[in-house]
Amino acid sequence: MSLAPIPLLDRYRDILARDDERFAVTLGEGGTPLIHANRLGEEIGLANLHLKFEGTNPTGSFKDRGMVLAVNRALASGARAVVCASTGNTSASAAAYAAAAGLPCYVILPAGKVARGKLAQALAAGARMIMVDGNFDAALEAVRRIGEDGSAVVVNSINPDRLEGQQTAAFEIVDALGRAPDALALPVGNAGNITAYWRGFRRYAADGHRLPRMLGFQAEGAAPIVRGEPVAEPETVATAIRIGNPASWDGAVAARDQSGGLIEAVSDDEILETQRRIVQLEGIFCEPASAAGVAGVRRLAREGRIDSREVVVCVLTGHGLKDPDAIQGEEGTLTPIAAELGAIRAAMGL
Ligand code: AN7
Repeated sequence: MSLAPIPLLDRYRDILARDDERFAVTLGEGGTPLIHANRLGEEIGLANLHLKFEGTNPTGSFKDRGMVLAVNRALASGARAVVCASTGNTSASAAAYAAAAGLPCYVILPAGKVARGKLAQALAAGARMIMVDGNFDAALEAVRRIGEDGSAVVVNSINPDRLEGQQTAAFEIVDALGRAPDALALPVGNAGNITAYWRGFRRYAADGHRLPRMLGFQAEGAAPIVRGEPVAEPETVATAIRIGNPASWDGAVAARDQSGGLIEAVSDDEILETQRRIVQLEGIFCEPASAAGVAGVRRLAREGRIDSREVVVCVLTGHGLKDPDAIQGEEGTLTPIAAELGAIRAAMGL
């Protein structure tokens, strides 16, 4: 008997694969934990709060679910290279899967606005890094053009294989709970993930499952869908979702409206405070953007807009280790003292 887990694309191949399609590349993506958050739920006032922790994917974010399909198909189609614009996680994922596929990878990034861990991942995997004086939206516009001449396959979520693969997170949640949740909350940046989840839940609904309300949350300084118009200069501490003109805008609005859900904004303070409460109460360290969904749910619960018994799943989209600079303010506790028992006991205050 083999103890190797079934690769994600094979587990859901009835839905995802074309006839006789073989997937050569896998890094063990998917199969992420759905954790019943008892302590956090108690603080927020929800008895059935669950966290889908996408930080356990091979490169530490949900991007791997779609990247594995996009890169496998790029490889099979004879691509010479892959290219993406990114706020960080897409580039880390593209770099890793391209490396495993033996394909060159080009990443176009907003200079000074990508978290350190994500930069390190793409650099380590040998991606060709192109930093631009501009934001993600400008970088994506350039990548669209590059894709048109066929010199490289675009692996941003404008590549439909990305969202196809990302649906698997919705499948896993329904498989784990035995039903769809009442509400699904997640951060919204380029709006691909909310679009993919909604598609995934609807696919499974064909098997008789109910559908969740989709609750999307943008950062206040980067909330084009909430405002109803693009934001020229998006700004937020949650650099992953620092996006002013989302590519999947229509998909996000459809998910919101068809599900009876909402897309609202949360402040940077709410994001950082919630990131801290998640790890202090549940031990799960996510990156700032990932906390936006929980921050939004926390506010909805406080305002009585979610019933305390509802089954709520919040997606924690990326790992906290990607963005160590987001944890500030505790540096004082890192000042060294003498390596002596007395001094250490005193410092412990026990
Ligand atoms: C941790 O990596 O857009 O709404 O270029 O990294 O599907 O864009 C990342 C987005 C949420 C938003 N959480 O998802 C990129 C990029 C994390 C993210 C989002 C991102 P979408």
